[in-house]
Amino acid sequence: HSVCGLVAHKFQDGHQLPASNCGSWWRPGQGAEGCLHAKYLLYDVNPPEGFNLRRDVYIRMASLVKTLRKEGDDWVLVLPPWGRLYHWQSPNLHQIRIPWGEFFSLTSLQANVPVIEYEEFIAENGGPFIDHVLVLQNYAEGWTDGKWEEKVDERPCIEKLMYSKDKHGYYRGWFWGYEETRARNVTCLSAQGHASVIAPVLQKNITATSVMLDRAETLLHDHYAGKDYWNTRRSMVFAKHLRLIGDNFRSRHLNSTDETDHTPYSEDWTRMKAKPGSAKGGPYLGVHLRRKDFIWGHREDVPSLKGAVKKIRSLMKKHKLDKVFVATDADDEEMKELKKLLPDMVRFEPSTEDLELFKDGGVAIIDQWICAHARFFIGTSVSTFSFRIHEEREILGFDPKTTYNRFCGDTEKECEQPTHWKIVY
Ligand SMILES: Nc1nc2c(ncn2[C@@H]2O[C@H](COP(=O)(O)OP(=O)(O)O)[C@@H](O)[C@H]2O)c(=O)[nH]1
Ligand SMILES: [Mg+2]
Repeated sequence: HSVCGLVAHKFQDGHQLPASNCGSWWRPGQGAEGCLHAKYLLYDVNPPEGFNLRRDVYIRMASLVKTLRKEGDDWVLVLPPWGRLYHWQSPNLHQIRIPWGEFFSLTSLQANVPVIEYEEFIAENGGPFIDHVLVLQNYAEGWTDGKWEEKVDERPCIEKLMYSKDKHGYYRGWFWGYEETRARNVTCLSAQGHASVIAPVLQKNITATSVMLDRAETLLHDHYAGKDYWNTRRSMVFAKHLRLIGDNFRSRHLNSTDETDHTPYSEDWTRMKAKPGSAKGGPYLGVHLRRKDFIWGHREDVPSLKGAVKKIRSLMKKHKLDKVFVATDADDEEMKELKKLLPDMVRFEPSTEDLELFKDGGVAIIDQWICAHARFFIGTSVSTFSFRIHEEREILGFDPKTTYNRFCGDTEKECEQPTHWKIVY
């Protein structure tokens, strides 16, 4: 093991980890040795999953690390670099090995649970080696006797392994696009239950220093929408430069500022505790209109563009709003149609240079940030992109009536509206 933090890290949100930094969990008096963590938890998610489900899996892993640390070992969560996401299709953009600091405020994440970027792990670890990869899977036999129980067992791998041995006996795999990364051991683990169900396995059966959970989405939330869930969710503060771009856009195009909208924000999430209903929001309707793969199957809970625009117009009238901000992943053809149907809509359209800077993930965050500040919001059924906007508005203190709304399919009969998950402090 080498000493950590030899490299100073500068993140786009302006904050910097000094060369000697060991994070907020570093204990004074330990000298350089104190920089080393005893145990590293790495993870990855099923490749087809999108950005916003991955944000949800982070919450589950943060919860697991908290459980692991309760037993005394100094576990740290290694943030899986972003990249190769199916939806990030902007041409000519190099969108892999993106550190979390480009999208989120690292200091904010660290105020919740110890986290480090993958490249810091390599530095601390003395190389791109992971001791043990546990590929999570369900049970081949399903639920026995149709009864749900929490359990975890080492089992033969059910699916074909996404790792293969090189000529030196190391396992090679995707590893977020870090080709040099190797694993010393790969085994499969059948797991059924909440994230912390595997804590005993990691504490007792595995002696490795670095453990990676692949297919981490297999594990469920320890306590969905509980206090710990919300603490982690609140700590996922967007990177400052993205919030600034969103705020500038709000003020320039939507007549919206934190002062007039009663949406004061503190970078220090531990001090954010907006009174429910205190946020007024900017004088515009916020819309998240999910298209692409959501319409391909002609899902009955997703409207036609005509249907969506009809609903948008009626909401603008009802809430006396003359501006509408639209976030959407519609393709070119649909976008043309949408512009015809709703010529006065406001959209965030980054220049080529801005897109290069923020990447598709940053633009998605800016869209979410602007929707989160609208007087009234309507999203798309079962879209995690919309769900994350709900949460952001819950943190800002919006009345739930202005948040938990979704479009209905053109012929949908019972159009159940999204659940209100009340914030817990
Ligand atoms: N910029 C932007 N991107 C979007 C929007 N809607 C969807 N996307 C992209 O498509 C992806 C959707 O995948 P995901 O995050 O898994 O959300 P879900 O599939 O809607 O549950 C996002 O991560 C974005 O990359 C939008 O309104 N604006
Ligand atoms: Mg998705």
